Amino acid sequence: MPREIIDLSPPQERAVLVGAPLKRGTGKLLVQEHLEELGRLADTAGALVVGTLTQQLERPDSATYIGSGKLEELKELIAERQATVVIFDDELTPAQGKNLEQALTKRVIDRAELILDIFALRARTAEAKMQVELAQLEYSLPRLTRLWTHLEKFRGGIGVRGPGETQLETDRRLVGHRIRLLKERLAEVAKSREVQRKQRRSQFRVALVGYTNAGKSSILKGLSQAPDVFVEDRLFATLDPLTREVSLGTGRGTEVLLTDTVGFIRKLPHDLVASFRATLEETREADVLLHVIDASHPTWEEQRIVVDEVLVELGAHETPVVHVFNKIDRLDAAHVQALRERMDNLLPGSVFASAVAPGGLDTLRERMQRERQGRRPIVRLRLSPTDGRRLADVHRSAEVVRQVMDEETGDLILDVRADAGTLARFDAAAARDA
Ligand SMILES: Nc1nc2c(ncn2[C@@H]2O[C@H](COP(=O)(O)OP(=O)(O)OP(=O)(O)O)[C@@H](O)[C@H]2O)c(=O)[nH]1
Ligand SMILES: [Mg+2]
Repeated sequence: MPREIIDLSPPQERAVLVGAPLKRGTGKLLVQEHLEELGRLADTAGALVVGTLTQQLERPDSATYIGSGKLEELKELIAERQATVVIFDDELTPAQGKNLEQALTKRVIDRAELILDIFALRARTAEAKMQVELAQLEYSLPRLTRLWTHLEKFRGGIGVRGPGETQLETDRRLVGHRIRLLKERLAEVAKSREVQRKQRRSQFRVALVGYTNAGKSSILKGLSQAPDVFVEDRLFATLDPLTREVSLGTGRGTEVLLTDTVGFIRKLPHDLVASFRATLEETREADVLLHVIDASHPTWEEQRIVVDEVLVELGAHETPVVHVFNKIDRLDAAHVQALRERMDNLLPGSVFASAVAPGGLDTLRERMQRERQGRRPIVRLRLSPTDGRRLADVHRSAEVVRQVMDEETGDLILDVRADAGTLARFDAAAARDA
């Protein structure tokens, strides 16, 4: 007799997507593209997209975001497609979210919540998990009236509820307490990360940044040949930074440290950017950023602007940037040529690459080598051989290319590469001694 198979997996959510940009904004030009991206986000979160609805708004309705006519249309669509969840591309106020849920009798989430959900799903390390939880709590704090049932598990115990407090106030207090705890723990992790970064200071450091799915991890994988780099055709495949040594040529002294980071996206919730600040510290301290752009994506220009904005938010906009147009294997030769010519004016010095085509990363490798030579030129230091402390400092914070003894004076002559800050420190020390 065949055994009965019981499917224990939860039923898949059926999502209706709503895109309702403002008429006077630029969003209305790309409604379809934005909805398509929202669909990919929904898919990444495990939902099945069963319908979409769009409207152009003069201004959002303060109670329900979309107008009452559209709301009726949405109700019908939900019934017809048997949707279980409604996802708005635009940010909803706590009141709008609550009113919509009441009117539709379905769960309603906005883009920010969906992104937070995906991050929660994909977080692997303890640090990423804490960062996501922190962002979720910060996001939910002003929305607690809606979420309170979810917090049931935090409650209970003598002394938790203060005299005369309402439930909501208690919840706020508990959430506030948890937020403080997470921040403390994350600060500790950030400290050890900083120690690690300081140790790497002597090496030339490059960080990959860019829109999600642009091919950052593929480039790290291609350049480092590291087998443990995770690449996937999904949004937010990478959450934790990963650093690998990459050799740009043959022989010693051609290694750089290349760091892969979490991808950015349109309307990335500020709470997430804030809580991922520590892991993204690499982007501020790198010698050069490689801003990876998916040249085959129809909206790469908008994506580039989004990435620039997040870099500003992170305070990393002063780090030198090289734009890398990736996935050119997907474009025909004429298209690539036209793009090159346009970029000569717009973003001179851009690199064109393919992480998957043979030899597709050669130009990038050469470019990184040139950046390294240009930004960390070799300088000559002269030290007394008895100055052990200074010698140790040089070896710790600079890359020593050559070390010989001056026969006449007995001094040590060191040819080193170091970042500008370290060189300035050496200079100051030499001036003090003179
Ligand atoms: N054809 C082509 N596909 C590429 C290229 N680079 C990356 N891909 C594909 O694009 C998808 C995303 O690549 P990833 O390297 O994971 O992108 P990512 O920027 O790290 O993405 P996140 O970690 O999600 O931010 C994968 O399916 C890759 O195989 C390329 O140069 N050409
Ligand atoms: Mg990645």
